Amino acid sequence: MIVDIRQWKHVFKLDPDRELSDQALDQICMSGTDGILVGGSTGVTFDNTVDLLARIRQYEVPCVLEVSNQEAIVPGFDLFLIPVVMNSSDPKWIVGQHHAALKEYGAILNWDEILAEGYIILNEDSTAARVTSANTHLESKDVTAYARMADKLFRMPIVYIEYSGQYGNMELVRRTKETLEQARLFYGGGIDSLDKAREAALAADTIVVGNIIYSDLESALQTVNIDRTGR
Ligand code: 1GP
Repeated sequence: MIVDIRQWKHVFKLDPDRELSDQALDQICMSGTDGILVGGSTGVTFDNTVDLLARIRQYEVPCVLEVSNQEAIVPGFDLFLIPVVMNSSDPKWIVGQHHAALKEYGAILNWDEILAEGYIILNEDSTAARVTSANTHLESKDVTAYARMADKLFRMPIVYIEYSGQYGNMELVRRTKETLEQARLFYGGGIDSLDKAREAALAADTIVVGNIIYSDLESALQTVNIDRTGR
């Protein structure tokens, strides 16, 4: 399946390390979302990723893997997103893991299926920030500089503002989107209602809804009902 992320306004992010009933998965996959992103910060393995892929593949919804570690690279997804944590203080999360993976698989990869994501992690209490040693104390100008670096210097197709577990500063998200020329701005973090989904969808190009799926499925399903016009 050819997946065009430029068409994405809304995606659900499913964590292979968390339980989700078949009924809940059915509702998520049939919700009308533009895609399912599979990924997580901890506990993601080859086995739990294969399991989740097989379950999602019963549906037509595009299914994309956000690769978080080399062991969990599972073939068969529509697309593979590779996070590069722009504000990590540990090179492992910027080029280190990528280098190790390319040493192993570099010659056999299908580059048409692989996209880089320039992550900017802003919630200091999130697992993602802790795991990647992200420097989250950033001013607006710092965020803009990272976004431009990803968009213009490295030509990454996605800039991802990540507040995982916390609803972020939408003014900052909106301003960041305005600085981008070719990259798409993904926003994720704390979207737990249709109101927040609408606000975030106005500020970003694509919104990512994660945690609320596991605590309040009905509210998660509501977030799909955003306005789908515009870029
Ligand atoms: C997490 O950006 C996603 O990687 C979504 O965030 O889990 O807070 O919805 P939430």
